[in-house]
Amino acid sequence: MTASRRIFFALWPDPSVAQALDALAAEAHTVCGGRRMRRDTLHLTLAFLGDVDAAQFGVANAVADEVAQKVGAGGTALHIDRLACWKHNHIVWAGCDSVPDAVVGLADELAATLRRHGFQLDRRPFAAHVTLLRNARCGGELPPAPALDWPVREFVLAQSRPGPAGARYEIVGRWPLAGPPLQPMG
Ligand code: 2AM
Repeated sequence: MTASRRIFFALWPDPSVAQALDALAAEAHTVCGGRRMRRDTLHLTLAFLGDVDAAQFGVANAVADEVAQKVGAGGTALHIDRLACWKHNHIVWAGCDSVPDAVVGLADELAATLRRHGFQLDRRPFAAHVTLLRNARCGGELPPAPALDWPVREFVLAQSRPGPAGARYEIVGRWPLAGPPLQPMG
Protein backbone atom coordinates (compact mmCIF):
# COMPACT_ATOMS: atom_id res chain seq x y z
CA MET A 1 0.00 0.00 0.00
CA THR A 2 1.33 3.46 -0.89
CA ALA A 3 1.61 5.75 2.12
CA SER A 4 -0.66 8.74 1.73
CA ARG A 5 -1.23 11.94 3.62
CA ARG A 6 -4.24 14.23 3.79
CA ILE A 7 -3.16 17.79 3.04
CA PHE A 8 -4.51 21.28 2.44
CA PHE A 9 -3.23 24.81 1.88
CA ALA A 10 -4.32 27.29 4.51
CA LEU A 11 -3.79 30.58 6.28
CA TRP A 12 -2.71 29.97 9.87
CA PRO A 13 -3.32 32.60 12.55
CA ASP A 14 -0.52 33.77 14.82
CA PRO A 15 -0.99 32.86 18.50
CA SER A 16 -2.76 36.10 19.44
CA VAL A 17 -5.30 35.81 16.61
CA ALA A 18 -5.76 32.10 17.41
CA GLN A 19 -6.44 33.06 21.02
CA ALA A 20 -9.07 35.62 19.99
CA LEU A 21 -10.73 33.09 17.64
CA ASP A 22 -10.69 30.53 20.43
CA ALA A 23 -12.38 33.00 22.79
CA LEU A 24 -15.03 33.57 20.14
CA ALA A 25 -15.52 29.80 19.86
CA ALA A 26 -15.99 29.58 23.64
CA GLU A 27 -18.67 32.28 23.53
CA ALA A 28 -20.47 30.67 20.60
CA HIS A 29 -20.28 27.30 22.35
CA THR A 30 -22.42 28.59 25.20
CA VAL A 31 -25.21 29.20 22.65
CA CYS A 32 -24.71 26.43 20.07
CA GLY A 33 -22.98 23.61 21.94
CA GLY A 34 -21.13 21.18 19.69
CA ARG A 35 -17.42 20.43 19.60
CA ARG A 36 -14.85 23.22 19.86
CA MET A 37 -11.85 23.01 17.55
CA ARG A 38 -8.56 22.95 19.42
CA ARG A 39 -6.94 26.39 19.47
CA ASP A 40 -3.82 25.15 17.69
CA THR A 41 -5.90 23.74 14.82
CA LEU A 42 -7.77 26.94 13.92
CA HIS A 43 -7.11 27.94 10.29
CA LEU A 44 -8.65 29.14 7.05
CA THR A 45 -8.47 26.60 4.22
CA LEU A 46 -7.39 27.95 0.82
CA ALA A 47 -7.41 24.66 -1.09
CA PHE A 48 -8.11 21.11 0.08
CA LEU A 49 -6.12 18.44 -1.75
CA GLY A 50 -7.25 15.38 0.21
CA ASP A 51 -5.17 12.19 0.30
CA VAL A 52 -1.97 12.39 -1.74
CA ASP A 53 0.98 10.05 -2.28
CA ALA A 54 4.66 11.01 -2.01
CA ALA A 55 4.89 12.09 -5.67
CA GLN A 56 1.79 14.27 -5.41
CA PHE A 57 3.11 15.75 -2.17
CA GLY A 58 6.22 16.84 -4.07
CA VAL A 59 4.09 18.36 -6.83
CA ALA A 60 1.98 20.23 -4.24
CA ASN A 61 5.18 21.78 -2.84
CA ALA A 62 6.30 22.77 -6.34
CA VAL A 63 2.88 24.31 -6.99
CA ALA A 64 3.22 26.36 -3.82
CA ASP A 65 6.68 27.59 -4.91
CA GLU A 66 5.22 28.64 -8.25
CA VAL A 67 2.19 30.37 -6.73
CA ALA A 68 4.24 32.15 -4.06
CA GLN A 69 6.53 33.57 -6.75
CA LYS A 70 3.57 34.67 -8.82
CA VAL A 71 1.45 36.32 -6.14
CA GLY A 72 4.34 37.47 -3.93
CA ALA A 73 3.32 41.09 -3.47
CA GLY A 74 3.51 41.58 0.26
CA GLY A 75 1.04 40.50 2.89
CA THR A 76 -2.52 41.53 3.55
CA ALA A 77 -4.95 41.34 6.46
CA LEU A 78 -8.23 39.62 7.06
CA HIS A 79 -10.76 41.62 9.00
CA ILE A 80 -12.76 38.96 10.83
CA ASP A 81 -16.17 40.49 11.35
CA ARG A 82 -18.64 37.62 10.82
CA LEU A 83 -19.78 34.83 13.07
CA ALA A 84 -22.36 32.46 11.60
CA CYS A 85 -23.73 28.93 11.66
CA TRP A 86 -24.18 26.72 8.59
CA LYS A 87 -27.28 24.60 9.04
CA HIS A 88 -26.35 22.06 6.35
CA ASN A 89 -23.20 20.88 8.14
CA HIS A 90 -23.73 22.22 11.69
CA ILE A 91 -20.57 24.30 11.60
CA VAL A 92 -20.15 27.59 13.46
CA TRP A 93 -17.56 29.66 11.65
CA ALA A 94 -15.84 33.03 11.65
CA GLY A 95 -15.15 34.97 8.49
CA CYS A 96 -15.18 38.30 6.71
CA ASP A 97 -17.93 40.38 5.16
CA SER A 98 -15.40 41.28 2.52
CA VAL A 99 -12.54 38.87 1.79
CA PRO A 100 -9.46 40.79 0.56
CA ASP A 101 -8.78 40.41 -3.16
CA ALA A 102 -5.27 39.21 -2.31
CA VAL A 103 -6.67 36.23 -0.39
CA VAL A 104 -9.28 35.37 -3.03
CA GLY A 105 -6.55 35.71 -5.66
CA LEU A 106 -4.24 33.41 -3.70
CA ALA A 107 -6.95 30.74 -3.30
CA ASP A 108 -7.87 31.00 -6.99
CA GLU A 109 -4.25 30.81 -8.11
CA LEU A 110 -3.59 27.77 -5.92
CA ALA A 111 -6.72 26.03 -7.25
CA ALA A 112 -5.92 26.81 -10.89
CA THR A 113 -2.27 25.74 -10.58
CA LEU A 114 -3.16 22.55 -8.67
CA ARG A 115 -5.73 21.64 -11.35
CA ARG A 116 -3.15 22.28 -14.07
CA HIS A 117 -0.93 19.76 -12.30
CA GLY A 118 -3.66 17.12 -12.22
CA PHE A 119 -5.24 17.61 -8.80
CA GLN A 120 -9.00 17.24 -8.65
CA LEU A 121 -10.36 19.81 -6.25
CA ASP A 122 -13.80 20.48 -4.92
CA ARG A 123 -15.79 22.41 -7.56
CA ARG A 124 -17.53 24.56 -4.98
CA PRO A 125 -16.36 28.18 -4.96
CA PHE A 126 -13.88 29.28 -2.30
CA ALA A 127 -15.78 30.01 0.93
CA ALA A 128 -13.35 31.71 3.30
CA HIS A 129 -14.14 30.54 6.82
CA VAL A 130 -12.54 29.40 10.06
CA THR A 131 -14.42 26.47 11.57
CA LEU A 132 -14.89 27.09 15.30
CA LEU A 133 -17.50 24.48 16.30
CA ARG A 134 -18.68 21.24 14.74
CA ASN A 135 -21.98 19.46 15.46
CA ALA A 136 -23.36 22.81 16.59
CA ARG A 137 -27.02 23.73 16.99
CA CYS A 138 -27.86 26.64 14.71
CA GLY A 139 -30.82 28.85 15.53
CA GLY A 140 -29.84 30.46 18.83
CA GLU A 141 -28.69 34.05 19.00
CA LEU A 142 -24.98 34.09 18.29
CA PRO A 143 -22.62 36.43 20.17
CA PRO A 144 -22.04 39.85 18.55
CA ALA A 145 -19.90 39.96 15.41
CA PRO A 146 -16.19 40.11 16.20
CA ALA A 147 -13.76 42.81 15.07
CA LEU A 148 -10.48 41.06 14.69
CA ASP A 149 -7.55 41.87 12.41
CA TRP A 150 -5.56 38.91 11.19
CA PRO A 151 -2.28 39.85 9.50
CA VAL A 152 -1.55 37.51 6.60
CA ARG A 153 2.12 37.21 5.73
CA GLU A 154 2.36 33.64 4.49
CA PHE A 155 0.39 30.58 3.49
CA VAL A 156 1.07 27.07 4.69
CA LEU A 157 0.67 23.45 3.67
CA ALA A 158 -0.92 21.47 6.49
CA GLN A 159 -1.25 17.77 7.04
CA SER A 160 -4.23 16.32 8.86
CA ARG A 161 -3.65 13.42 11.20
CA PRO A 162 -6.78 11.77 12.55
CA GLY A 163 -6.80 11.09 16.28
CA PRO A 164 -9.22 9.94 18.95
CA ALA A 165 -9.96 13.54 19.98
CA GLY A 166 -10.42 14.79 16.39
CA ALA A 167 -7.92 15.63 13.67
CA ARG A 168 -4.58 17.22 14.55
CA TYR A 169 -2.86 19.39 12.00
CA GLU A 170 0.83 19.71 11.36
CA ILE A 171 2.32 22.49 9.24
CA VAL A 172 4.59 20.82 6.67
CA GLY A 173 5.49 23.84 4.51
CA ARG A 174 5.40 27.63 4.68
CA TRP A 175 5.54 30.21 1.89
CA PRO A 176 5.88 33.93 2.56
CA LEU A 177 3.73 36.15 0.39
CA ALA A 178 6.80 38.02 -0.76
CA GLY A 179 10.28 36.86 -1.63
CA PRO A 180 11.60 33.31 -2.16
CA PRO A 181 9.89 30.33 -0.48
CA LEU A 182 11.19 29.06 2.84
CA GLN A 183 12.47 25.51 2.95
CA PRO A 184 9.46 23.13 2.95
CA MET A 185 9.45 20.66 5.83
CA GLY A 186 8.38 17.04 6.14
P1 2AM B 1 -14.23 22.56 7.26
O1 2AM B 1 -13.54 23.08 8.49
O2 2AM B 1 -15.26 23.48 6.74
O3 2AM B 1 -14.72 21.15 7.46
C1 2AM B 1 -9.13 20.20 6.97
O4 2AM B 1 -10.07 19.19 6.96
C2 2AM B 1 -9.66 21.44 6.35
O5 2AM B 1 -10.05 21.19 5.00
C3 2AM B 1 -10.88 22.03 7.03
O6 2AM B 1 -10.76 23.44 7.00
C4 2AM B 1 -12.04 21.59 6.17
O7 2AM B 1 -13.10 22.49 6.13
C5 2AM B 1 -11.39 21.55 4.81
N1 2AM B 1 -12.01 20.54 3.96
C6 2AM B 1 -12.26 19.26 4.25
N2 2AM B 1 -12.81 18.63 3.19
C7 2AM B 1 -12.92 19.54 2.20
C8 2AM B 1 -13.40 19.51 0.88
N3 2AM B 1 -13.86 18.41 0.31
N4 2AM B 1 -13.35 20.65 0.17
C9 2AM B 1 -12.88 21.78 0.71
N5 2AM B 1 -12.38 21.88 1.97
C10 2AM B 1 -12.41 20.77 2.71
